[in-house]
Parts: sequence; structure tokens; C-alpha cells
Amino acid sequence: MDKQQLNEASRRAAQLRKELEEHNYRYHVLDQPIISDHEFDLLLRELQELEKQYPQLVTADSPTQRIGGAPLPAFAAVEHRLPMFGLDNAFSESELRDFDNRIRKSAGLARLEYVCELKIDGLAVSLQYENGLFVRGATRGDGFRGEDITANLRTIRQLPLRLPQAVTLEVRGEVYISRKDFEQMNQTRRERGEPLFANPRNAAAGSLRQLDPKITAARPLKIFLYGLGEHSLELSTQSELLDYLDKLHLPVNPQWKLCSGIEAVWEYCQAWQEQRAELTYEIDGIVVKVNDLKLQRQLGSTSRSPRWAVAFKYPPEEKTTRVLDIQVNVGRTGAITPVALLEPVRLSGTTVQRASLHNEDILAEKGIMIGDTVVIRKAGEIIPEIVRVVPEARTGSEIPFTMPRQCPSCGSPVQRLPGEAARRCFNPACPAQVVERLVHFCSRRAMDIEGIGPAVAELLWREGLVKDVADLYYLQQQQLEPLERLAEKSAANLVEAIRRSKSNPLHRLLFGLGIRFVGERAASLLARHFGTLDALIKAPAQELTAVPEIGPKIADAVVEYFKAPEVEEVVEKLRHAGVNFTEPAAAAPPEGDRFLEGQVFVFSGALKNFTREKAAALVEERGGRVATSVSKKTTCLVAGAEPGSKLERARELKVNIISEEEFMELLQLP
Ligand code: 0OW
Repeated sequence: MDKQQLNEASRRAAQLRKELEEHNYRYHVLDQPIISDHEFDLLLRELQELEKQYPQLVTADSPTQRIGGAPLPAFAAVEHRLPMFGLDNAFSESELRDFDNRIRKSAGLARLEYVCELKIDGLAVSLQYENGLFVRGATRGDGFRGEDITANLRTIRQLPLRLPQAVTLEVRGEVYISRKDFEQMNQTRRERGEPLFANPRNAAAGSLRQLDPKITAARPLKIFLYGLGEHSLELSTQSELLDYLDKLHLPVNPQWKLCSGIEAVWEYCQAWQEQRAELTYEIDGIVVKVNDLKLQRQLGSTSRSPRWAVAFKYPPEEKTTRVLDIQVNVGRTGAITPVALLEPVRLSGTTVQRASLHNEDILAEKGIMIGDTVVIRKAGEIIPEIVRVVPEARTGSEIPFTMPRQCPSCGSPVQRLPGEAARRCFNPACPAQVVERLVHFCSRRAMDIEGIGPAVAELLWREGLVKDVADLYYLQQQQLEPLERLAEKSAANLVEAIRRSKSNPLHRLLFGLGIRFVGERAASLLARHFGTLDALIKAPAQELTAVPEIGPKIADAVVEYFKAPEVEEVVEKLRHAGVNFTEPAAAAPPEGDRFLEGQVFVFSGALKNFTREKAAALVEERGGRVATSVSKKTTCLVAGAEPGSKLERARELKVNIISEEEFMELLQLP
């Protein structure tokens, strides 16, 4: 290639990077794109072509490099040069005034200027830009040391990979997920039988702390910036600082306000108490900051938080509404749960129509009757709860609720076993339970049959196509096509997904059968120990309790379960359909190859290729040992997705940390 061509390509690539960054800013920060998505894609494609032809033109700030490479084995630690402080709280107007009095007294001023900012309910992060280039990002961690999540932060489209000015500074802000995106994420997870995120903050944290940037890139993360770490800028107020960040194309929350005196601050706090329900994201208060940066420095910080800022926190939003009715739900295990149907009311940005009453003891304790006016609260969790009844609102027309004696779904008598909180329906053919059992059987952690959520399961049952889980394997595509929810394509996909599930290992089938007290762990332990379903079915209870961690409660439940005639029928139908009844033996190493002798492994986070039990077996077969917590004796921590505090501990103790892929290499697994 001649020099001229390369220079030409290099010039064009630089121009494309600049243009694409501009369009990215207009689209993701200003929400005012001036070209179509298609035109953007064409420019991006041209840059990708150039970079493919001249790999030396690839730069870290190229939009083609937003989604990093392979998953990380673990997060590196990042020391914050300036601590990332938390905030003291003020829970009332008087506490807010105390804050103002304290500062005015210490500063000897009669009146102070404050900047008020919405307190975004997300995850605090720090971003380092060197000469305008985004070079590193970290979580707040404990305020002094966080985790290096650079690759994940790069996937946030609102963050420029290169600033419009070649400045060097550390910026701080909050990563969050909008309410709509949060609801959307949970809806998808619900359909896949995956655990739900409790609130947008957890969803943001869980998404940011993924070792695989591709997963993070698929999550709708957003960010607002509000402060600086280390910098050499000549700024004199917080309001100037926010304007400066905005000029650098960094997303700044537009609702901030310069308030002269605590009166104006209090007005701002009150105004947003109501208005916040209209926001597209969650806030849990207002951050009130002294505007003058020099005074901030004079006031300094305690060991935990700055003296020049406070978070005014709103109480968890409570609203009153009426209980229109109380219904009972029948769960997969037959448990009957009372649920209050409420007059719809908006609460923390969502419309609430139901609240779980958990069980009849709680219902009785709170004395809730149909027609009652009640106070409900959603303290950040998914399902709102009823805090209390408003007795003075009673008119005498309220109707006491008593738990049904019959199952609402099949009419069988319900009983409450001694020592159990829930009343239960014991009819194995109970429609509600059949449907719940189907959903569980198809869920991701069980047989992982995509496309059979609550709605489709209910449909298959109602159409008489499926009355137990084994019937799934006899479904024909032409039976499914006419069903209203299943267009032709998804009927074919469904039959294919069901067929594929036949080869699942036994522990998934065992977990999918939904035997009481047999969760994933017990299912894996039993499948690994007995190797086949028939061996497990034949085993008497005392053989089951010989398996480590299998107690008499689980053993009896398993023996009881397989004794039932309808279960025998299901097992035979599954066998006839060709469903796999064996647990593949872990690839035992060649005899004597106990090269992990004396080594201690700890697992943290979700593993993609193994259950914890399987991974433990693989270590034990090679002479190693598995512990549940990290100590000085730990040889190695295997960090799966979303590793927990064990990672921190391992770093403190300088324990070797490897990823799941490195673990497989270590054990020479395919
Ligand atoms: N969550 C926020 C927010 C904000 C920092 C500066 C020094 C101490 C607090 O919107 N708007 N402004 C600050 O200012 N902090 C915020 O959140 C804090 C950061 C750490 C814990 C909270 O998330």
C-alpha cells in the first residue's frame, strides 16, 4: 500500500470518528439527531471497512471499539485518588435547616447559595479522561477503592469516548436505568423464568458489574454526570462545573437549580416531591450542595461525607387506596396466597392494582377487610405491600375475608399442615398447579424451553393439549398453529425447543419436575449421586439421606413424590418420548491424575457452563477441595458472572482469581 493511500484513509477515518461522535452525542444526549439511523450506520460501516483494510487506523475512541473483547476473569481494583464520598441525609425540613444553620455559622455568612440536583437512584461511578480520551472507569466501591469497569462503561452510548476538548480530568456521576427500560427488562426475564431485578438501581448495578461487556452492551444503561474528582480546572462554583461538563458533551441532569438561601432549597425539594413521579427515572431525593467551591474546600469532609452537601431524602412513597376484593392465587406447590385487588393508584411511577397479602396470618394481623381503605407502599421493591388499614375510613360495609376451604382452581379441600404458614391444595391435577408446574418445568434453570411462559402454558392446558409436563413431548406443530397466540413460526420454534430439551442432563429434569424442597442444588446432588432417574426412584429414603446435604425432609419428599401413580405415568411418558434420564458423569480425569491435590477452590457468581455442584465435582475428582468462603487457605477463586463480596476478599488476601473459561482450561475441559 502506498503512503498516499494510507494518509488519505487515515484522514477519512479521523473525520468519520469525529462525525460519528457528534451524531452519537446528538442522538443519545441531546435526543436531537440530524441524520437517520440508516445514514449513521452507513458512516459506521465505512469506518469499519477502513479499519478492516488498515488495522493500524483503529483507535481506542473509535465507535467501532465500544463493545470490548473477551469477558474479564475478574475486575481489577482501582484506588480513587480523591475518595468518592457518600452523603449525609436530611429527612425533614428542620434537618435541612439545621444543615444550613451549621454551614452559615461555620462560614460566618447570613445567606448561602446552594445548587440543588435530583438524586439519581443509580450506581456512582468515576470516569478518567486523559487528553480528552476516555481511559478508565470505576465503581465507587467503598469510596476509596472501586472496580475497574472501563469496558462496561464504554458501552454506554451517552458517554463520549473522546471529549470535544483534549482535557485531562476525572468526572463522577450516576449510572441508572429508566423506569420503562427496567419494566421491559423484567418482563423479558419473567417470560424466561429468570430472577427479576428488585428495582432499577439493582438492575443498573447488576448490568454494570458484568465480566462480559457484551452483556452490559445489551442493557439500557444511562448516565448523568455531576461532579469532578481530580482536576486542574479554574472553576469557582458548582453551577459553573455543571455547565462545563455540559460543554464537554457529558450528560448532565437538566433539572439542577441554583437556589439562594435555604427557603429556595426547601421549595425545590417540595416541588419535586410530587413532580418526581413524572420523571422517566427513579430519584430517591435531592442533593443540596454549597455552590461556592472555595467554601466547599474550607468546610471539608468527615471520614464519610462532605460537610458542604446533604441528601434530602423523600420517605418511601405511600398512598391510600381501597381494597376492591381479595382473591387467592394457587402456586405451583399448591400454596394458596391471598392477594388484594386495589383501586388502581400511581405509586413511584407505576400503576398499582394488586398487593400480596403473603398469607392468612399476615392478613389477620393487619385486619384487612374487602372495602377497606389501606395505606400501600413500594419501598423500591417490585410488589407493593399494604402497610396498614385506615380504620377511620370504615363505613361498616366492609366484608371480612376468610380463606377458602376449597381450592379456587379445582375445588379440592385445602389444608394447612402443622407448622406451615400456607394453606395448600393437594390435588395433583389442580389446573392452577398444572399450569404453574408447566411454567416451572420450562423455565431457564430447569428444562429451558423458550416460549412457554404463563400465558402459553395456560393456553396449552385450556386447549386440552397438555395436562402434565410429559404431554409437551407429544405436541405436534399442526396442533399448535391454530392457537391464537402461536403464529406458525413460533409453533415450529416451540416444537423444536421442546425436542432439544430432551437431551438436557438429569439434574435439569429433576429440578423441572418441581418436587417439594428439591431446588437446583438438591437436584444436582441427587442426579450426580444416582446417575439415572431409575436409580433415584428405586432408592429408599435412607439411601437418599446418605447423599451429603440431603436431609430427611428432602428424602421423604422425593420418595413420596415418585410413589404417586400419576407421577409414575408421567415418568413412563417421558421415557417413551426419549427424554434423557441420565446425568453425564463429569469427565473424570485419567486415573491418578489428581493434579489439584491440596488445592482449595472457591466459586463466586453464576457459572455459564456448570452448576456449582458440577464444578465442585470436577475439582474434587482431580484431588482438589471446594470451600464456600475465601480464606488464607484458598488457592483460587473462580469468578463467574456478577461475583459477590468473595471477589473483594480474594483481592484482599491476594488469592489467585480466574474466570470460568480459565477454570475450564486449567482442568483441560473441552
Ligand atoms: N446520585 C446523585 C448524586 C449527585 C457527590 C459529591 C460529593 C458527595 C456526593 O444524583 N447528584 N451528586 C452527588 O454529589 N452525589 C450523588 O450521588 C451520591 C454519590 C455517592 C452516593 C450517592 O449515589
